[in-house]
Amino acid sequence: MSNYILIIGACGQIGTELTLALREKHGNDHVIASDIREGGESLMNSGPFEILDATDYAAIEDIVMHYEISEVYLMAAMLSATAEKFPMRAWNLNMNSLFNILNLAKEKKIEKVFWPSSIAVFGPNTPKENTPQNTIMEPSTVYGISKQSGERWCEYYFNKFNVDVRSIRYPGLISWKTMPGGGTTDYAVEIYHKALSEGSYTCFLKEDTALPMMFMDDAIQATLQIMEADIGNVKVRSSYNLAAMSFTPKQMAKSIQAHIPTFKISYQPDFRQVIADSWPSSIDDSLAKKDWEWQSRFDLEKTTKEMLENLSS
Ligand code: AKB
Repeated sequence: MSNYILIIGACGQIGTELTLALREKHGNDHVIASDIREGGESLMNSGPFEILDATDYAAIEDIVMHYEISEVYLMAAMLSATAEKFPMRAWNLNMNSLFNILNLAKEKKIEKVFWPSSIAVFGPNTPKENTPQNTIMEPSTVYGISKQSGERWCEYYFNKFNVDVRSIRYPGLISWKTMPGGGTTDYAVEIYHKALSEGSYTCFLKEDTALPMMFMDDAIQATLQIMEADIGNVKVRSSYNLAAMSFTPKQMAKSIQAHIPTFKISYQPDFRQVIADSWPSSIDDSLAKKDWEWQSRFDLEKTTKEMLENLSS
């Protein structure tokens, strides 16, 4: 088999940075970016790009055959806040795209799959603090239900058909290179942009809503690490808990005020508060640490410094 990589959903928040990181590692021509729409310049100009609908099995198969793809990263998904508005569209995209890739792997047309899960797999009855890998999971959002179902299908395809599918439950992700879209944790990126452009931010979550978060460099590092791990070390075949930091909007505002003392925050909780209230406050990721030596590098202070420095330069 060749070592060509396909990223589906390459223009999104994670997809963009993941594509650039994989191109740096494997060479630009070995990493095929694809999405339903074109993306930013750095992505479009650095290597091959294909317009691709993640729900179209035949179109994906064509690209897989054409480029002799061996590894697929399926990053296309509808996130939590948008999925509440369009439940059927979210289910269709989030589930059918996954089946397309799992079935290609089952038919031995590709060798390895990465599929992202989320802290959204947990629900209001899950223990909130230091949420364990295995615990009550009763997601109460459309997005969470699709991710929880996806996890079960990944494990099933691994057990039944030997499909090498690997997955991480991402927390909220913070990046200065790309904006998130349609998530409940998006405030943690918007706040930096507004702090710099307007000196104030109105947060759609309450001041004391603690959520698990991660700087994008850590998320990309974890993704590369789990995909490079020896097959025998990837023992969880649903999805791994992953953690770096947990904080509230109030704590985040304080960390920004350490750099911009005049920054002001106000709170106007909306429908996303209910989603956030159903998710854990912090995550126990000891299995990822044990199985493939995961270790985060960015805490809130370091993240704030990186975000403000890069967004203002
Ligand atoms: C969202 O807020 O929907 C995502 C997630 C936590 O998966 N960022």
